[in-house]
Amino acid sequence: MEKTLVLIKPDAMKRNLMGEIISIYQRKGLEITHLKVVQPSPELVKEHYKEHEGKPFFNNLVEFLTSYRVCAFVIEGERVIETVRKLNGATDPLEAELGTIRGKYAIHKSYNVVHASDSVESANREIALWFPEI
Ligand code: 3AN
Repeated sequence: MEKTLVLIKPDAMKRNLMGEIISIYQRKGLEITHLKVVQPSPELVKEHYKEHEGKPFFNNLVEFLTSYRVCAFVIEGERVIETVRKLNGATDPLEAELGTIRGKYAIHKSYNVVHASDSVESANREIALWFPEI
């Protein structure tokens, strides 16, 4: 069964959107198997986003993700990587379809409410980082 890692980022957590966003995945019929709320360390976030290291937005991204709590969870099911990314919408909320999570709740590329793994390899790597205990 395919797995994906989802993060509800600090912008959404500060706006108390956690329940609303989780319910979107649940109402779609997706199954959350592990879930936690944590304020991540810079080391964890740098490792998570290591493909973006050196890009102009990298330091801001790390600062943003470590600035407050995030909700991390694992969703398991058939083709969940693609399904969750469709529900999330495009990285830039202004380009995201209005029915998607980013289309509904975000306006800025750097503060775009959610993250989800983009491949099986990323999912395995990210789940091991955020849930070393499983
Ligand atoms: P996604 O989260 O849709 O997979 P990525 O992996 O390209 O997008 O980017 C990771 C995160 O880095 C994004 N969620 C966003 O917060 C930030 N980001 C990506 N591109 C930019 C950019 N051009 N300007 C500012 N922030 C960006």
